[in-house]
Amino acid sequence: PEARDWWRDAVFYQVHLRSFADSDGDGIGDLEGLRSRLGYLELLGVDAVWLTPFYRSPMADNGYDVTDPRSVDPVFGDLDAFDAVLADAQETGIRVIVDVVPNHSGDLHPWFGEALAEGRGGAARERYVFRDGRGPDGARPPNDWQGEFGGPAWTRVPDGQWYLHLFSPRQPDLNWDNAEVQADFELTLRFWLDRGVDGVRVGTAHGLAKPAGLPDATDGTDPRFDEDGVHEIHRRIRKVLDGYPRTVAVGEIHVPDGARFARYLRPDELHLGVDSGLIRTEFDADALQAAVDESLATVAEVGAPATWTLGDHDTGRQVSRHGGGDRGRARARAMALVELALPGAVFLYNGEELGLDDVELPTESLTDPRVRLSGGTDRGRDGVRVPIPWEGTDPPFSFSTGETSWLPIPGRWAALTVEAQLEDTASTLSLYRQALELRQSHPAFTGDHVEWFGAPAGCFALRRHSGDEDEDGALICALNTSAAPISLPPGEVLLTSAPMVDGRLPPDAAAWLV
Ligand code: TEU
Repeated sequence: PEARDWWRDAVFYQVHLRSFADSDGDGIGDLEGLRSRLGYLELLGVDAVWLTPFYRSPMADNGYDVTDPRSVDPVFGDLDAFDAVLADAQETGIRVIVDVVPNHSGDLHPWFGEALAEGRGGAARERYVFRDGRGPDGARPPNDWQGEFGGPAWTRVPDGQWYLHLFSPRQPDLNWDNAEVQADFELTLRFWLDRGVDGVRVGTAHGLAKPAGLPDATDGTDPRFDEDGVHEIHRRIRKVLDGYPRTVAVGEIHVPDGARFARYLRPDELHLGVDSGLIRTEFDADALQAAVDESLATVAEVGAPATWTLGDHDTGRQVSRHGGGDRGRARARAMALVELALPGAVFLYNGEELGLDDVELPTESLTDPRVRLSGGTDRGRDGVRVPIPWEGTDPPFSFSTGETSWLPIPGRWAALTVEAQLEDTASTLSLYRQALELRQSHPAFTGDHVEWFGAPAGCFALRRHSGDEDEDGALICALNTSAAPISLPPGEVLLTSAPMVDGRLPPDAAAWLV
């Protein structure tokens, strides 16, 4: 029989390429740097990597402002370097998916130049969303939409028209009703799939389609996202992927509720949708149990696997979100065991396995457009994008062959380098390695069912099993979010996120048992 689809329970590792490893000394991570460190990802034990955008771009939004989606920006290497990473990764048994950005182009994309040059009413403007403004002389934006990074979602061009950008003004939204936009995106998909990638991450998968007439956002509605028309686009994307066996499309989906989310994962749409439920939930057993149940119920509706994550390049790191310091790290480690115990796919983020925390950066280092567009009230996302500390005692910790890194690495990360953590069996890296190894090889990690059983207040115990009466294969994950140590249920302890104290699981810790 056909083997189970690899992506249904794969552990993906998000390589934030700029921040992973730099081979040429310019302080910016690149493809050759990644290639030289593939052995690390093999040692860690991940199944696949997701590469953040590496296409030609002025980097006004970290490469999500794409000038040419079928190219490699020279700062990251070239197409040969990409092919070499892909070949070596796949040779090692690591699959590769690339980040595609269908909602918008960058402002340096030749299409946008044509749209500006051609003027109002021309076909080049049809590829984007140009409109006349409201009020006398059209001096007010066409509607009241705000951009995700702050400020209006519209910018006026010299001839008086306005163009839509749900993100920064340097990221004009594409018009997905336009045949050329559709055809060009298909070309991009095929370009990377023909090179042999194992799939795509579809950014802003809930964007793309815009409602007819571009109505104002009245109370309680957000017409910018989750338009019904978007599903036809996902069906077209899926048709393309279906021509390439064993590939996967993973959506970044932000919608208000599970029912809306599930629609993106219908059998002819995206394979996976990254679920930010665990990121949004506080460190509390009841709340976490409810979040897990909700996620499982959501995907069960459409027969898709759940897809868990504790963070990405847009969200604060777990260690900091849980208060930082030893306690924050203990909680982050506990959450890793919770996430990796669950059925479904998992997305790990660049450096999460090292227990890295958010870095407070000097203002002059900040590159995120959110900083400027919020008028400085928002410090942006650079603090979660600080490069990996690899080796040695001083920044840049062998991240770069040069002296510096594009964002400064704090000296306090000397204790968190890959080198230091590989040698320490109690390190966060060692915990992740052991967890991934068990998840990969132990039969208890195959069941698709989750049930909960009695646990003291502030704790949960979940049982993952196959649904068969033969219960030998079950895994138990216990989590202690209370202030007191707890006794574990009977069983053989496979792994704990913190040392047991007098035979009991301490607060801020999780354990796996069979
Ligand atoms: O994110 C798009 C997205 O849907 C938002 O949740 C976004 O993360 C949030 O508004 C951040 O302020 C994708 C990328 O992940 C993100 O890094 C890009 O900035 C964004 O698209 C625009 O291209």
